[in-house]
Amino acid sequence: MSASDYSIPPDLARALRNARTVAALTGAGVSAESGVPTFRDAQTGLWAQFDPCELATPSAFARNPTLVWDWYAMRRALVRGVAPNAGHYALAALDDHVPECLVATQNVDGLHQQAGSRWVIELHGNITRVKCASCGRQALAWDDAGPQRPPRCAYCSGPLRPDVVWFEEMLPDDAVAAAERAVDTCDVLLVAGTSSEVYPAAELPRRALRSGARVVEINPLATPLSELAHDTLRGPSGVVLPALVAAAFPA
Ligand code: BJW
Ligand code: ZN
Repeated sequence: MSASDYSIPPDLARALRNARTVAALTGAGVSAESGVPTFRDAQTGLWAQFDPCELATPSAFARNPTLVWDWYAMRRALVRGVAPNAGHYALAALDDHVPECLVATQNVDGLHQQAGSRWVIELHGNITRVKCASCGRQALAWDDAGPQRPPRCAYCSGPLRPDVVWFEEMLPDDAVAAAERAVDTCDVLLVAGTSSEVYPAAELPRRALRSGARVVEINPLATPLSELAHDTLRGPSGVVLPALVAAAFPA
């Protein structure tokens, strides 16, 4: 289905058109149409035997740092080869129509920034950055596939790791504070491409509901948020988001 065939409820289009502040919370589904597998998709090939949820933990890295490093190196290479899709561009286009627009993303691929969104909060870090697991300093250069994996920190010789947030780790305070402020004050919250299962990000739409925002879910499948949201737009975000923006702001 193309965006022009997707039907948007007229009162939702009106609410978006009249919004002063729009926030979006995005997840892996928004990058699926760019070719980035969602987190809970079955792994393929070499990685089929591993559960992503079990690789994205400090204990997995402590147990088998080379395995976890290699998994992230493979995903970094994949992310380098992809481009934003129509869903990313539709969210970026909102910046030109809405006085205040923020994208809080759980994605680590940088595709919202590449699409041109001006205010992006990365809740779970960024896979293209690498930091030291011991001293926390960012690495400026490293070899993804060298003989020593993970490579060592130039300052303290600690093992390098991706600069992402693993299960049981705290999200960056400033990112959480900015996202909370946005959902507490927005008129409309778009929740796109997330299973709404991972906290504290999954709490953000609930906060928005308590503050009186109109909460819109965009996802081909039902999630725990579906029955709470004011609108559930079923379909891929690469179709639904452009349709929503076109309905609210016709050329
Ligand atoms: C499409 C589509 C298309 C497909 N268009 N849609 C409160 C209650 C219960 C548990 C907890 C809680 N607070 C904390 C926890 C523990 C834990 C947690 O939430 N666990 C749950 C699993 C129950 N949370 C944490 O540990 C967090 N830390 C924390 O809270 O610190 C305090 C603490 C300390 C010590 C102990 C306990 C707490 C940290 C969470 C970090 C998550 N990190 C990851 C990895 C990032 C790095 C990497 O990429 O490797 O983030 S895990 C993974 O899940 C990744 C994602 O960002 C995140 C969310 O996944 P997402 O984006 O929703 O993707 P999927 O795959 O789940 O869903 C895709 C969706 O897209 C589906 O719905 C599809 O239908 C849809 N879709 N195609 C639109 N074309
Ligand atoms: Zn170090």
